[in-house]
Formats: sequence, C-alpha cells, structure tokens
Amino acid sequence: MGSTLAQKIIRAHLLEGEMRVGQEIGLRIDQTLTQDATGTMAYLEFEAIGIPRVRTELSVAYIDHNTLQSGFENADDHRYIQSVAKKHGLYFSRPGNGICHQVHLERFGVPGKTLIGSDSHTPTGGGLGMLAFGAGGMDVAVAMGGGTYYITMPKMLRVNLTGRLRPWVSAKDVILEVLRRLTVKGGVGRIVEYAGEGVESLSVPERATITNMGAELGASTSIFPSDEVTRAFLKAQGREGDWVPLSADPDAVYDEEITVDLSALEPSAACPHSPDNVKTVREIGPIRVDQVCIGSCTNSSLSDMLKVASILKGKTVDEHVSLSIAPGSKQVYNMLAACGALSDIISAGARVLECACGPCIGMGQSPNSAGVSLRTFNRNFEGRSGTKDAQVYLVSPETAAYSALRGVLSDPRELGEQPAFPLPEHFLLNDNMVIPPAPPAEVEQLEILRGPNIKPFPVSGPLAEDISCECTLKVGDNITTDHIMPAGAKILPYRSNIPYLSKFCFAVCDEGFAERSKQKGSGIVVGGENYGQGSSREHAALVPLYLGVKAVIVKSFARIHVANLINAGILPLTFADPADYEKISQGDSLRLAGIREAISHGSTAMLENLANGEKIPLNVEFSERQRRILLAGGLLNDTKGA
Ligand code: MIC
Ligand code: SF4
Repeated sequence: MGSTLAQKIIRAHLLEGEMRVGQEIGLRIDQTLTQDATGTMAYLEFEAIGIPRVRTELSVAYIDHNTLQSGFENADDHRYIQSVAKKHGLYFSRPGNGICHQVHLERFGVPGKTLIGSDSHTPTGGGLGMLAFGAGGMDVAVAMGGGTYYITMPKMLRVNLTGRLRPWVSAKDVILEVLRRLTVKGGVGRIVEYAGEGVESLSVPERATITNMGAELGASTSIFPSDEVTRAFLKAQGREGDWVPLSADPDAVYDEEITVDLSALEPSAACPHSPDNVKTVREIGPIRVDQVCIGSCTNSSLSDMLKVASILKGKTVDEHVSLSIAPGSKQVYNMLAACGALSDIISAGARVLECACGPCIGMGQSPNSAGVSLRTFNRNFEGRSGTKDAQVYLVSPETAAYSALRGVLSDPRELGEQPAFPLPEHFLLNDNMVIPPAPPAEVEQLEILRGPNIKPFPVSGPLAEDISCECTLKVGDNITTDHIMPAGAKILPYRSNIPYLSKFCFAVCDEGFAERSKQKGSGIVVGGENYGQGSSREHAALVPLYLGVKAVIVKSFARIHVANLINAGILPLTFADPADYEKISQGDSLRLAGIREAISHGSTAMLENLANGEKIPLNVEFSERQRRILLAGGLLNDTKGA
C-alpha cells in the first residue's frame, strides 16, 4: 500500500508512536518560526527551559504583528526578541521585512521539512511541500530546544483538483469553496492534501493561499506536492538547491476525498462572521462597501499585488471607500516599486501600509460603525477588525480591488480579458533585514534586553485530588480564541503582561467574566463544539489559568487550543454525551471528585452538578504524556520535574 505525501514526511520525522489515526505521535522538527505577538511569551518559556542555543536546523523570529507602536511596549518586546535571537541562535527578521509566513515561503521554506510556528497560519509552508503546523508558544519553545513535537495522527483527506481557474477567479475562491463544503470544523483531525491535474496550474503563492486558509478548516495542516512549479519558484528565489521532488504514491490510500473542479468556480466571499459562510459574489449582490483591505499572509504575494495594481491602474478608489494595501514582504514591496506598479496603487488613492499583519489583527484600519469591509484576509470573526458591529467579508484580491473602484461588491469577471501575471524569473533578493545569530564564541557577553512590560507568566500547581467550583461562564459552539483572548491594537502590546491582558478575557462574550473570576478565585468554563478554533495564541490558555480556570468542559475542542490548555495545566474535558451540555447553567456549583485519580488512570470522570443533582460523565482519554503533564500542572512543571 502506497503512502500519501504527508505520511511520507511524517515517517521520515517520526520519533515516537505509531502512524495510526487517533494515536499520539512525536515528530522531529527541522524548522521553527515565531512572530512577535506570540514570540515574547515563547522566548520567555524557552529561557525558562534553560537550553542555551536552538537545536533545530533553522529557527526564525519575525516581527510583523505588533508594529503599531503607540507606547513603549511593542518596541521593547521587539528589542527583547532581537536580543534573544542573537544570543540563542536564531535568525531575526526585522520589523519592515514582512509577514512571517510570506517571508518564510520566499526565503526559508524547504520541501519535505517539518516546520512549527507559534502562529496558526504556519501551514502556509504547505504550499512549498513542507509539513508545517501551527502550535502554541510552549510547543515551539520545546521544539527550539530540540524536543519532540506531539500531534494526534490525523486522517488523510485528499482534495482532487480538476480543470483550471477561469480568468479573474483566484486561489482564494478555491479555498473558500473548500470551506463552504467542509465548514470550519471539516478539517479537524485531518491533513488536507491537494492533488490531481489541477495542481500544476497553480503557482506556489497560489498554493500557499490555499494551505494558509486550511487553518480555517480546523485542519492539522494542508500540503501540496513539490513539483516543477515548486522548483521554478525556488529557483527564482535563488534557492533551487533546496528543491526536492515530492508527491504521494500513485496507490496512496486516503481516508476521504473530495473533488473541486477549478473551472467551475466563481468569485466568492465568506460572509460575516465566519470563514465558512461562503456565497458567490453574484449571490450576495452589489452591497455597498465602506472599506477594502488588501494584504495579510493569505493574499499579499507579488502576483496578488500585481493583479491589484493592474485593476487600479489609471482609476480612482470610489469616494465612499477607504482602500488599504499592505504588501506581504519587503521583497514584494521592493519589486512593486521597481516595476512601477506601486505608483499605480498610490495614484488610485490606496492607503499603502507597511508590510505587516496590520488590519488583519486589528492593528489599525478598524472600519466605521456597522461598516462593510471587504478583506483579502482569512478570518472575519466578530469584533476581530476592532469594530464590533462591522460586517467583514473575505474575498480575493481581484474582487477586493475591483469592488474598491465600484463602491459595491463586484464580480471581477466584468473586467473582461485578464492579463497574464507570470511569476518573475528572478525575485529581487536582498536579505539585509534578516540578522543572523551571533557565533557561539560571542554569545557570553550578549545581554537580553527586557522591558518593564514583561511580567512573569502564570504557572499552575500539581493537579488537585478534587475540584469544586462554579461554572463561571457558559458559551456556545465555535468559540474562537479571539473570543477567549481578543487581540487588536489596544490589547496586543500586553501579550507579555498576563495580569493586564486578563481584564479583556472573554470580553466579547461577557464583559463581567474577568472580574467575576477574580472574585471567585477559581472556575470552570463550559462550551459547545469546536471550542478554541482560530489562532494558536497560548494566551487563550494562560490568561484563563491566571484567572483561576481549572477546567474547560466542552462538546469538542480545536487542535492547537487543546494542546495549549494541557501545556498550561488546565483540564480540557469533553462531555461523554454532548446532550449533557444542557445540564449545566452558568453559576451552577460543580464538583469533580477524584479527578486526579481519573486523570492518572481513567477514561471517564464524573462531574456532579450540585445545583440540580445531575451526574455528568466526562471523557478523560489522554495519552500517557498528556496525563503526566496534567498531573504535574503543565508542561513547564513536567519538563522541570523530568
Ligand atoms: C491571528 O491571525 O489570529 C494571529 C494573530 O496571527 C494568531 C497568533 C496570535 O494570536 O498572536 C494566530 O493565528 O495564531
Ligand atoms: Fe498576521 Fe493575519 Fe496572518 Fe495572523 S492571519 S499571521 S494576523 S496576517
């Protein structure tokens, strides 16, 4: 029996476990990346582990999220990360060099290698044939120290691509179609592998748009083969030597398969407030648009920007629309300037931003009240833009640019014939914004620069024999990490200051949560399906830990979040019968008697609801490693105890 591409890479990196679906496996990690919003915490944790120099083949620290410096905090954190990188053996990508995933694809990604990053969109690297996972900062810290990365062996889902994209239909429309069909839960527990005759018609940046938004499917990761298209991209990046051909065996067996006919797709949009709420632009109709934002790690490649520039050329943005554009990297920005396309963008009236995440994470450009914003990004969760009642639609760069000119949501196919946008034979190469690590002989005297915003992070104690506390919050399905620990320009500067951050925990759902939790001193959160979907931020576990959350009891969890809860020492429990969700109300007194014993050996634990006398069975099926971490009160305690 042949292997899928992902299975081949897993096999080549397998350190522990067997490749059986649902079993925990341990992988050797070749490369890591961090960004600044999760990086400060990841490096504090790396320092706490105490390994002097990274043991990966390559580790890169990017600065791309917290670039709005309206106080000392972000700049201090950047200096901290820069000083850690130099001392501990990492490359440092300076602010202004671009968004981590775009730069990593251009300059560092290697087919067949494993990569983990403290950002959920790390699977962007799958566009190059890497096996790339988003992970919590603690898992990245461990991998930097040469430690094993653990995942649950996923099922293999093949997306068979047939046909070719029609003019003005884009890679974004491909992944929106996959999201429409599979939903934000459809990828959970799966690796999505793209294959079929349609693959060769997609460039590496287009493939990367698709694997990037596999994060929105909840997939463990997504991957494309490494073929001649990959080779041409790497060659144009001056890195042909990094190329290896990779694909699934012809007789590979997949657990599931869907077919997407590229030629049948049309321009689409994910409607508020979920990336899977997808309709075609025609179906939605010409709704009025207040804002258009082009960029983000999903759609900020050179070809995306050249398409946008060609649509804007010689025109003016509609008078009711604010158009912002953030190229994905310095390479993209430079090349736009060199070929004159930047001038077309500026002349049309776009507000050109630095190459960073920017509006995607609410770092500026929040829309007007109840404003309609078209964005080429990957997430349109409620409130993420910084304006709670904004209506955010996710679209392709082509749809975004054309709609910006027309002032209403518009189908770019109306533009008629599409010019060709071939990838250049040579990208402009200049890595002067990447600072290499110091040679080992020089690190002794290097100082780590810590700003006053860095506060100690919470660490749990060993798991108690019994837990008795109130249900301090009950929420519904598809709760995102943006609900649990919101981001945005006002809050992000405090990612290394958990006490301050805690004031905003769950504020989108319930403004009283933080205060109530502090008063009670401990609590249990109850939720529905796919709890913790979205970002990799471990702050969505560390902040609840700080606020005394002992356990989260839900119908199902998202992959990265459950790993973060375990690492933090919060019990992630699921209802044996999802219908029991109804048997708990916010404010009920709950008891988990003998929980330590159950976590040590058991497969179920009993929750008693003292408010109504109900006895509710919960699943406590964990791997041996996870049980050990939970008993120790988190990964750091476990690592130190080992
Ligand atoms: C996001 O897109 O939500 C982020 C900001 O990039 C996060 C990481 C973070 O919260 O810092 C992610 O996707 O993991
Ligand atoms: Fe940055 Fe947005 Fe990509 Fe997250 S999704 S890494 S905030 S551009």
